[in-house]
Amino acid sequence: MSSPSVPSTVPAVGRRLSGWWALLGLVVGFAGLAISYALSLLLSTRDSPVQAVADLAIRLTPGPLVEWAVRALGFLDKPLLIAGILLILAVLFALSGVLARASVVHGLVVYLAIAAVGFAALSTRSGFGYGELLPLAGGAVTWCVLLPWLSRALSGGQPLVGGAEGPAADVALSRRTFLGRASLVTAGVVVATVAGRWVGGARRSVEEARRLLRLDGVSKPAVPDRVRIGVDGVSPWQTPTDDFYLVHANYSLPAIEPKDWQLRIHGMVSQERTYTYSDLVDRDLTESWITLSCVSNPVGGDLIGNAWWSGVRVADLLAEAGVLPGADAVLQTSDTGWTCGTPLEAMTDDRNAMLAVAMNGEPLTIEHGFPVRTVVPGLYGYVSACKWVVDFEVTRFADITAYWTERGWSELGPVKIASRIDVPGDGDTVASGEYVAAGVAWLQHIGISGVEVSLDEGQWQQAELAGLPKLRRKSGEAGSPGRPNRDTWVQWRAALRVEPGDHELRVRAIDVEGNPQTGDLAEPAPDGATGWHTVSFTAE
Ligand SMILES: Nc1nc2c(c(=O)[nH]1)N[C@H]1C(S)=C(S)[C@@H](COP(=O)(O)O)O[C@H]1N2
Ligand SMILES: [Mo]
Repeated sequence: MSSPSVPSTVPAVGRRLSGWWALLGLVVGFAGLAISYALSLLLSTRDSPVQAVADLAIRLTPGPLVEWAVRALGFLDKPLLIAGILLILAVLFALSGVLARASVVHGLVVYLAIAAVGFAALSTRSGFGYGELLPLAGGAVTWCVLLPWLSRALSGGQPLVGGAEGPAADVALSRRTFLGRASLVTAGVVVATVAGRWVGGARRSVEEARRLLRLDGVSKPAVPDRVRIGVDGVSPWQTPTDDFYLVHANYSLPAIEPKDWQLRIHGMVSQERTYTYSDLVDRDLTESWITLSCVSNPVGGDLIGNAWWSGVRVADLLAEAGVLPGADAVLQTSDTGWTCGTPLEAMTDDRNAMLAVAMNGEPLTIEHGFPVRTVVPGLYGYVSACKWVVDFEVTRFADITAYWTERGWSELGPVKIASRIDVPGDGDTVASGEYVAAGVAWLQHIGISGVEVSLDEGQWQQAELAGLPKLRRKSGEAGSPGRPNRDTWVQWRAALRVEPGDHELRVRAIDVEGNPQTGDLAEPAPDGATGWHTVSFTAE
């Protein structure tokens, strides 16, 4: 497979041949880049690997140098940086092609070293998810496949140089084979790039449609003062949309323009209904603070967020369709094909189960379900919070399965009572003496009545709770009058005396009947984790 090295007696031929091998390296290299670029567009990852490397370069460049560049060029333009990176890559690709002439393995080493830089760039970014590695992996696989394949063509399984007639004819033949294969690769690359851009373009037009939306019924309230406990380091009561956790069982995000969106309500109803996006937003919108959490959240984990949601009450739409007796579930289906089964009761009782069109006063982001997703207070997301929702089938639990129940998770997913210590962080060092710990606690739609902490397995001590938002209630809207809105998490704080040394702090919430949260440890599967969050810290 590999060819003998060039005899020094034929330097001219050797140089000419090197040109062919450099070309081979370039074709292989750019094919891999194009595949990774197309994949990143198809999968809607944040950036292609090359863009991530540009980010890394910016991060690694000392601040003063960046400032200098900005001043000298008038801008620090990413396209310019990317052009520079592509140039360096081109040189490396050509080099690896030349190396591949002696041995394909030598060439591959260079490609894999480049992939390693891409990996470093991607994996060190904040908010990194493994899905972002797929484009890089696609590019690396492309290199690993194409380099041997094209090398075999160019070396033709024959010695590459020689004055004799035979080998020279072979060289011509192998070049033809090589050019044939290289053209094929180039054509494939063009197709992949066009497909990627086409999908990427669909996403861009959805972003544009989203940006132009004006939703009259959507408000953007300030965070009420009373809900803040006033300790630095505690998670913000309102989670900014960009920091709101993301969970979805698909890598590529659907691109749905509002004008193309529809929700079909069918099944056990007296009249099948279809709603368009404008049907929804032209109605009176309901709005409330709702904390959404994930069943996969481990004890002390951060798969939970609190936002201001605006949407249409599901109960109203189901009433219009007329639910038939005997139904107990709504099978929700997303545009991605993901499904969840939600208790009909939670969709129709006085809680604000809604088809949300906005989050924190802005149209939903694509990641969080644009244009429409469901939010049901009190239930874990996996049984209720369908993003990109397009279909409601009113049905019976006995007749359905859904995405996660098919994978062993429970059919019903009411949120479990839980609490978390945000301050101190695990492993923190704090000043000894008076110390104020703080965190959050939740049991959506039921509420908690207290939080307690215990230092070094000592007596449980009551923490102080922040207030809850006041309910603004229109007639006929959620909740019985006078009852506080318990659909959100609650911040707490506890003043402690800490002696110098190592400590352990644990927390538990108390439910509305006065029962403390259990200390029994349970894994998230199949219906939510239990146990007390415990952090270790040192006082000095
Ligand atoms: N279409 C779709 N909707 C989905 C999911 C999904 O995988 N696909 N995951 C669910 C889960 S498990 C949770 S916890 C919430 C998370 O919503 P978020 O990503 O907006 O925080 O969405 C739910 N809705
Ligand atoms: Mo979840």
